[in-house]
Amino acid sequence: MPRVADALPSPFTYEASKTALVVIDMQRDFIEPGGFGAALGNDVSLLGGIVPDVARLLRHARERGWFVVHTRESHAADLSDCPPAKRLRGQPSARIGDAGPMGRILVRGEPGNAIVAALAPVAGELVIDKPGKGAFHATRLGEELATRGITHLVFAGVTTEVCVQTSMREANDRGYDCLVIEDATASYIPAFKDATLAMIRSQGGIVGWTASLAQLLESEST
Ligand code: C5J
Repeated sequence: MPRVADALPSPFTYEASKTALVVIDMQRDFIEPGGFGAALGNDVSLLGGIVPDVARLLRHARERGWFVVHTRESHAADLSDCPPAKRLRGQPSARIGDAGPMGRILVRGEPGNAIVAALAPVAGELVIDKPGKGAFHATRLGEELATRGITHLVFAGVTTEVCVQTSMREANDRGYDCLVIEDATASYIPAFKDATLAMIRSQGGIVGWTASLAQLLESEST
């Protein structure tokens, strides 16, 4: 049965059997005090603050039988999937692959690369390790969604202006209808989050739709 969420710039219509929740990069290193993000001087409480809402959204998706995808920004231990142009940018003292406070920075299998415990994937959910900012670049996500007949993607996670927005733009170009849940995404720089949400829904929804978690839940309350 189609559902209609009150969203911007217009109502968002979707069906559970064709909808996936995509939770972007809710990794310990970005979110927890004492991780890589905090070591760079970021206020990680801005990101940690959305964990309860993402958990509520995850619970909802699981109850409704949506396909659930989690991503992690991560690289192979030998960094063979990390272009020098990516590695050499940023803080010289904390580059991808260097030892960080929770293990090697953005390297698969390191403690800081894990998804926070409150949002841990469960059996049957897809975990995508992505070497880029976008969830489709150099991953099997597109094939996994196509196999399941998914046409609509609901996005959550961090950071709004980097990996969430990049993934949503990639999805939009591939023909998915995309909705980002405003209170289930965050940035270390709140003005960037606000600007990204405004960009996404501008010009008639040039990249997709935005809605609050309450608006999404309301669309399924009957
Ligand atoms: C993400 C980043 N996940 N900001 N990464 O947004 O580098």
